[in-house]
Amino acid sequence: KWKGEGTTKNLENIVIGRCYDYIRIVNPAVGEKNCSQIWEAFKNAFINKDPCSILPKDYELFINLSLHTIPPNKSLFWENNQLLVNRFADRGRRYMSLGDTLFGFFGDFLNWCGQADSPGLDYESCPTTMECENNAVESFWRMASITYAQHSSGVIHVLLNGSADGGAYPQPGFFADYEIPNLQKDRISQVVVWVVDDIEGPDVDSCGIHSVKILETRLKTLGYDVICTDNNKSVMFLLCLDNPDNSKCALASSAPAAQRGPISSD
Ligand code: ENP
Repeated sequence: KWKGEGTTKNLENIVIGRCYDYIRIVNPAVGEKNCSQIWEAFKNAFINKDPCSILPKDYELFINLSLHTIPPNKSLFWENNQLLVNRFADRGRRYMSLGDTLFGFFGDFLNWCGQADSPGLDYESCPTTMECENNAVESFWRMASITYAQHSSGVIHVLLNGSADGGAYPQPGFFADYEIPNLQKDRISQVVVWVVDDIEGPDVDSCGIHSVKILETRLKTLGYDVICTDNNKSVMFLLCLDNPDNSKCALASSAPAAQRGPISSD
């Protein structure tokens, strides 16, 4: 009856398994967590309720049980480049995006909703945010975003897609609406904005123009030390892995050497 995809099959097994994977292997530094209790708190946020009346605060217990330290200088915010961010962050080894925290890892790539007057999950369909914004998944990510921003500290990074249709800094968007307002100004030393275009995509947005300028101005007005750079080299290397022959992927140091050809003896 809803327009969105239904609950991911085997949801309970997936999230409980993910939780143990996270605390035992991905990031044991979080310490002991009770994964079945975290699942119960997660489920109780939305089961037996009208699927359009789920609020971020319904996930409060879930968040309290799954919360852990986010190391300073490791936070990575993003918009419109989830798979790139997943690869770049490397499950928390390089950066810790929301999807690399226990609470974000729990829900990443999944879908879920319950139904009024029934303890069962709805595997057929779930409401989209267009149908109602107070749905189980949207409210989950709002709560997770707020928490993630509140616990981020040191130098924080934002990786934006300079080829995105609506601009690199979407408004409305999670970063604009739930993350920026919840950053703890006193604990943040700098905000580093990276705008990276898709290798074969258009150059829609860059530092200092369009939506990125709006973002830079907003952050500076809030009192943050902001720096913005286009096409960060490390991120470019990652993109170039799949597009080695693209002209944007010529390695600066080796290209001239290769063009010179073999060294002659005379
Ligand atoms: P999209 O629309 O590009 O990607 C949504 C996909 O990313 C979904 O598979 C979603 O899981 C997963 N995801 C991981 N983290 C988030 C998230 N944090 N979030 C919504 N979905 C997330 O992402 P958005 O909507 O632009 O969100 C990007 C935001 O995430 C940025 O603000 C970034 O800083 C933040 P699922 O369960 O829905 O399938 C917040 C909202 O971390």
